[in-house]
Amino acid sequence: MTANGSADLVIVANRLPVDRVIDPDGTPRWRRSPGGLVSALEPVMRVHDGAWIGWPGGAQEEGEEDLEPFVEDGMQLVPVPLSAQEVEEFYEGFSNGTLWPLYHDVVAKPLFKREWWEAYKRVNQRFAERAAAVAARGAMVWVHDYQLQLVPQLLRELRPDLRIGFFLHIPFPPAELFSQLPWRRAVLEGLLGADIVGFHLPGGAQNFVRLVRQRVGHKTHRDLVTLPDGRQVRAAAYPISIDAADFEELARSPEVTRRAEAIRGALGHPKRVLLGVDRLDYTKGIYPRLRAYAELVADGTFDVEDTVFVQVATPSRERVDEYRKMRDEIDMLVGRVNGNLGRIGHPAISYLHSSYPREEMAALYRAADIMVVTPYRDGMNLVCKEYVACRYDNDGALVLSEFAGAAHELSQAWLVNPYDINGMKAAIVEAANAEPKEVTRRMKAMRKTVREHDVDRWATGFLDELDAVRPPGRRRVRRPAG
Ligand code: GDG
Repeated sequence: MTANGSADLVIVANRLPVDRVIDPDGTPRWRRSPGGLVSALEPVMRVHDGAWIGWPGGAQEEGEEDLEPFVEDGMQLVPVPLSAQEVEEFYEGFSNGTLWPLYHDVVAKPLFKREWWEAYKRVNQRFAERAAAVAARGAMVWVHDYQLQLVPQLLRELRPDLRIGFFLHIPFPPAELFSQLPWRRAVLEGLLGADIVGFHLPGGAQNFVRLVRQRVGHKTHRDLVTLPDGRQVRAAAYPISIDAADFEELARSPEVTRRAEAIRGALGHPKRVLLGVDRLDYTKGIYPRLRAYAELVADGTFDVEDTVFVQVATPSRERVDEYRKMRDEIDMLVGRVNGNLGRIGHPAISYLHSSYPREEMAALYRAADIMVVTPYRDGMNLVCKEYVACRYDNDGALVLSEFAGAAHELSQAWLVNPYDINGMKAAIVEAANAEPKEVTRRMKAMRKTVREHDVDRWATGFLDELDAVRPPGRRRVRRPAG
């Protein structure tokens, strides 16, 4: 079991890969949360008797006992509890009120609060202690994302025998922005506890290495940092992806095919469906996208009788002020646009503030003619890759922000600058009027990329390199067959 230090592979992430659900008869149980990361890591976890350490969600009441480690779906899960105050200060505060906006080009103003930083350090220490207790001698520990940047160093202090990897799922900002952070040096040193620090893009890795040189003063050469004790840390790009085959299979299923037709039917069989799917987040550029579209309806380029924009905005971080404000702004924009431009049975924008099962997402991807993904800044953006995976007959256009990490791989999309409303309008019109042959040419090329670089390749690529970090006397970890 996990608690006695026998796991050869340990994943440390903010959340456990399961959600607490209550059955109709009132019995609580765990349900695996959907997501590429879990399915990519599951086979490796099985082979290694792996453990996953994370917050189970919710707040632990004072005096409440800690949840014990448990096995679910063949994975050993180790819950790390957070108190209500820690949820506020560590999760909503430092993670989502300081780091998230700072790392996304300061699209919103980051707040620097000393008590949030104290909570961040405390919770990172707790995660590191759990990982130290669970990992076998010489194990690989893979720490994920911006909430846990101090864990690599804290863990190395407790367990110098481990091989530690870190992957950042969001952009790593340039020195000019990162340097605003009052605790910049501590965060860099935290990350330097890892043997490999992974980013989506080479630019993120370069920003990191440059900052380490400037702010910590370590020697660097290309992607390598050399610490005073001779240990080396590598910073490199590992662009994440999706389980493309799985998405395509889902998209081809008779249920999803029927549902996609039903969606178009419910929309009144329009000639053209545009689609946006995002977590409701200010980085995703939902507002300028809908504004650009509204202008195209207002000037008569598109007619609500035969064209509709479906925008799914999945509820997210609803207790953080900045998110509430943005939700109100988008609600108002959609209300105004539909009030001014819609007709009975034909809204300009069909706006859904809700989350859906994966099957419904696949049906939406199938039902769309043009997918519009316009983040101001996005580490990667998986939604556009999912859309591409679902377009198995090589049709469907993609309009994509050049500031999404995915734009580096999906260069055949209609690339746009989300700050340039006129440019975005022009790209949407071009995509809408493109010859089918042109749409197919672009989609084919993007499908090849998404098929060949899937999430399994991402996870295996990272873990193979971490496995190769082998100071003398450490044993090698087995890889799963096939
Ligand atoms: C972060 C980085 C990076 C959304 N609504 C529903 C739903 N989703 C799924 C999508 C997609 C995922 O959530 C969103 O992933 P993204 O990559 O688009 O964006 P973030 O959530 O911001 O993710 C990002 C990613 O980490 C991975 O490293 O790409 O840049 O910001 O898979 O399908 N899924 C279901 N119902 C919904 O309503 N089932």
